[in-house]
Amino acid sequence: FIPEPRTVAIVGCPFSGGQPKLGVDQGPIHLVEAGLIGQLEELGWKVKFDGHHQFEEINAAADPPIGILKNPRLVSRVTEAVAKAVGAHAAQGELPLTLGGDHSLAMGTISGTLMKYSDACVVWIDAHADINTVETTGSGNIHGMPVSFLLGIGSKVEEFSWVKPLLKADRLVYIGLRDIDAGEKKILRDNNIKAFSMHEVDKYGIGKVVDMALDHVNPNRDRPIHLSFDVDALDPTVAPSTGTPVRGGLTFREGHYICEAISETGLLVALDIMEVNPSLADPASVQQTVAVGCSLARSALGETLL
Ligand code: NNH
Ligand code: MN
Ligand code: MN
Ligand code: MN
Repeated sequence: FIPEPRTVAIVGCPFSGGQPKLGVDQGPIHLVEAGLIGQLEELGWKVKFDGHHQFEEINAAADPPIGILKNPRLVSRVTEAVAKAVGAHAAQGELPLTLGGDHSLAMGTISGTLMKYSDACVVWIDAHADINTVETTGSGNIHGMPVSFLLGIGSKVEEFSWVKPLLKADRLVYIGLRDIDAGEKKILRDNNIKAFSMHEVDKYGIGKVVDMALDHVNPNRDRPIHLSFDVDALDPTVAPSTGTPVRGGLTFREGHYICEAISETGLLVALDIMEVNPSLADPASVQQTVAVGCSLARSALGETLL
């Protein structure tokens, strides 16, 4: 039984420790200040928002690298707190909408979703695969690694022992990829992970790609869906204010189509909007990127064109 109106719980995560660029921690504040809460209420949702998480209890002052992983204790403790927050909202039948912040946060959000919905599948929209392991990461930036932790591949890092390998490779699908490290390509191949790069988007069109993606992870359309959307999946002309823009990305409509199609399934249980960085690019570009973040969330939560 799902009470009506349904409740979306905003989990604001002002966090940048999974990558080196300052400012991405301001993403959630800008998304909320742009009016996201009222926009979702307008769609008929009950919106729960008790302020951005400050992770006050988390103190990782002394946080030297582990191997080349940067800010490992901070990232681990913050994402563990996010897992608990998202898991608690999901357990109450609410739909957690996590606003990043960098994409390392998805280690927490997806862990939280899988605590409640063990059969959930993950649709990961990104220019990048974020599946580097301790062995393959060249940057040591943990936002490029959350998927490997969730799958339990690569050497284990004791600090991250709270992350349980609850995600199965066949419950994960990517759309939008175009900047994959060599080590990541091998991981995708070796683990038979389904990925639709921009090449497939060009070849088949976004409608067919989303159908094929859902056929893979959700053949009977009966599994809960966690949608993790990195705004750098969009073309930099559409979402310029993000830390690692890569040309040749999704158009405005392709990005929104993905969200609309997942909304239409009625199976969405959790949503992440990640990597909006309001300190990058000029004010008009920032405003545009923040507005796109809000409209992606609205589309995923039921806004239709007609
Ligand atoms: N693959 C690179 C890394 O591991 C870049 C990841 N950057 C992202 N991911 N923005 O979404 O550091
Ligand atoms: Mn909360
Ligand atoms: Mn990402
Ligand atoms: Mn990315």
